[in-house]
Amino acid sequence: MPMIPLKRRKTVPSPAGSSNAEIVKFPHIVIFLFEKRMGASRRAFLSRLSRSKGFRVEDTLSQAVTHIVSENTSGEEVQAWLESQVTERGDRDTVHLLDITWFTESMREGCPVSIEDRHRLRVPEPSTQSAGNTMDSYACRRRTPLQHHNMVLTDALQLLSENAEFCENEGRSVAFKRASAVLKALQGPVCSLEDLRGLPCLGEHSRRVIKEILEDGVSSEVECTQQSEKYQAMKALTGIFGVGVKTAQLWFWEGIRRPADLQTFGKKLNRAQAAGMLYYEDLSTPVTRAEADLLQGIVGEAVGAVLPGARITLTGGFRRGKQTGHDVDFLITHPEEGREEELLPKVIGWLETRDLLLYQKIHKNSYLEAKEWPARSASNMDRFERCFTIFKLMLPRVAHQGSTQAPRAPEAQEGGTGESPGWKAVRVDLVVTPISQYAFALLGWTGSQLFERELRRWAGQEKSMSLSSHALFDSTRRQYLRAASEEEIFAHLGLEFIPPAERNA
Ligand code: 8GT
Ligand code: MN
Repeated sequence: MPMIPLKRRKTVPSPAGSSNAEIVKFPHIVIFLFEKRMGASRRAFLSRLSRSKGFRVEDTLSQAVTHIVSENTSGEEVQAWLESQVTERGDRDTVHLLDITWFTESMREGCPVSIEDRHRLRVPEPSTQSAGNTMDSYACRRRTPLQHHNMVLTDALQLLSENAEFCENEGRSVAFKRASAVLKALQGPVCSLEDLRGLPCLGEHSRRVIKEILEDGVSSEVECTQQSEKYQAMKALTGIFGVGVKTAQLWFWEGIRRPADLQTFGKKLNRAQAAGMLYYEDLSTPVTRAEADLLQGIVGEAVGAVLPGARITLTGGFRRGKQTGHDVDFLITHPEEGREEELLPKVIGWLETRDLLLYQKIHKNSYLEAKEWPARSASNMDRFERCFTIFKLMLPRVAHQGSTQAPRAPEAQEGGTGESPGWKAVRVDLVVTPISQYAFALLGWTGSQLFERELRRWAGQEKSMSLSSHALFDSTRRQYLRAASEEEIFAHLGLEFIPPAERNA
């Protein structure tokens, strides 16, 4: 189907020579060679050389670029050119401007060498710099509490981020998330544009939105977006369990605007989506901490019954101290390596026998690993198992009556039989990890999503390491680094430990 949106077609430029036929060994690093003064033929030669060594080199300055390398060019010149190129990027702080020495040393080593000051191009301090604000541009080097002072601004930026996601513009979506995370980490409310001086990750676009809100109380762009047919439809459609942005977009183009339209249009749904429709109301009601605790009791009992000694841990947003969530995430492990194998089907069986599951699907974990891991990925990787479930959570009568937000009558979901009032459908993710990977899984699954992203960016760009929810690989020493706790992983990464409650970026 010729349905690829224009924007995406543009981002597949691939002129001859940029093919990624070679294996990318260092996926976190994306090099762009600055052609001016280097010359086209030398640039082409260096591109081929580095690709043959497993580096990723882009021919155009895409959103993915992390390292800009130049030869015989001043930092000022590269900076000026960069500014003329990337007004929308909003994350200039996240690109390294480097001299050719970093490149040649990396080629010699066969892996990206750590960036030292002598490798960096000297760039003039931006005029907006102020002594008052010092904030690290990596969210994983900051403390971000749940409660902060700029909710109105961050809600606005997050809405724009979400909308960019709906348009499959990941770069822009991340830029807005980074901007929002910076405001979350501030000690007090932003009252004027002056307060933003010197802060990283605030692009022109984010500053414009903030300015508008400070002056008028609202941003017209945010209001427009929120009211737009596309945003509202995408929000409602992606709100269905089992429906991602791609599917929702296809449906939108076909004229579908809300979940109820699916039946009118005679859409065939897969099993997950069908369950998503059946329990739509419940699943779009936030899960409370009390419900998460109830589920912890149930999952704990199931796990203990099928494998004594196995442990479960509540992760995700609840571990960061959130009082509500869209789902509940549990990690399951056993202190003896290998005992966790085959555990998941048994746990699911135990739960199903007791009629506690409305939906379940077991997956081999494939989260980003396939794409992000170096080619030499270890074979123990695919032992990671995961199950998406929808629990039928029986609500205790007291909690039920006392709650201000009573669960919707289940008749609506069960074809009007009304036989079993007082339960709620809740999304639960069960993840089984061998104990040797437990610390990585815990760190990875605790989030927030941006915090994780920034950890991986830090690992890749600053340490030449590759971090996932399974392991940490040191590209320079060509070895996996072990860790038995989150603290040890932060230490390997040369980062100060940030406790879960302060990872709410
Ligand atoms: P919530 O309150 O809306 O549930 O928010 P959350 O708990 O922070 O987010 P989540 O979507 O439930 O995911 C929890 C964390 O797990 C995220 O930070 C995400 O980066 C991380 N994560 C992994 N692996 C996977 C995966 O395979 N899928 C998803 N969705 N998240 C994963 O480490
Ligand atoms: Mn969650």
